[in-house]
Amino acid sequence: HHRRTLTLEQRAARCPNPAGRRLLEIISRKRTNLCISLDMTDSAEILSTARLVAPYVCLFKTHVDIVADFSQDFVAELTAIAEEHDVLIFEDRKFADIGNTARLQYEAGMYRIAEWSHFTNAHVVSGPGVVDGLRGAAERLGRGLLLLAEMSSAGSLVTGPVTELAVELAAREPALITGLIAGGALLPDTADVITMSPGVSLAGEDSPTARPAAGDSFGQQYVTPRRAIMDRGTDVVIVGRAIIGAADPVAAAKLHQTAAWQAYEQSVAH
Ligand code: S5P
Repeated sequence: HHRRTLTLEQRAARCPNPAGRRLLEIISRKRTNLCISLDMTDSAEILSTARLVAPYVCLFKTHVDIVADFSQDFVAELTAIAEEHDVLIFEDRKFADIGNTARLQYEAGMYRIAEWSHFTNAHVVSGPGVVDGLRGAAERLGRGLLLLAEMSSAGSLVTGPVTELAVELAAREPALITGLIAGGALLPDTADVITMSPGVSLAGEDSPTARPAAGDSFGQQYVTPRRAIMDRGTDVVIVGRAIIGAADPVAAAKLHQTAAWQAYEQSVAH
């Protein structure tokens, strides 16, 4: 099992990034390290699901470029739900271009992501300049950047030197790069870097009870919250279809919250 030396509450107190600190405080207060991935194309559907699952999650993850009827009113409503329920927002934009283009994509266009999203993420395949492109708005607005250090999909090339660069940049500057997207912790918890893992479901490939739904037909691969958190040391699990695609999303959110929080508590105790 992965060993934690600090609780998430202790890490909140020392977190050098304002969004990261708020997230760790929310996680400790609400006792949930579950991020819901709201991968739906209709804004009303996203908002109603967000309202239903908000009590059980610390983070709403969005893909605003799949929303058919996107508007700034949608953003305002999602923000209001988030504020009411003590949830932060993470636009999963996966910036991947040269720094200047990423800067424009982050700040401008019809989405204006920097204005409303507490976190966003970036690939480092184009080199460290992408971080410098996002830096200005992120620092001005107190946002957190997450770098993709590993991916959950089969055959991913986010490995080797790409992983190493993401880890190195986060370790060097946790005040800006507050986290990594990865299958598990790649730095000790004293590095002040939050790890978030997608590809998580209670019906993951290592599930002892559920009939394992190890993936989808597009290469996604799932593990259980227990494996991601206890065995691999991640901090936050990102769950989409196992909740939003369930017959009862609220029940599924509660089950994932409980499993993820128990796995975290056990990894602190051991
Ligand atoms: O490696 C990754 C990184 C991300 S951010 N694998 C992923 O699946 N994601 C995202 O997590 C993906 O874009 C999707 O929004 C979510 C997983 O959704 P699920 O329905 O498979 O749980």
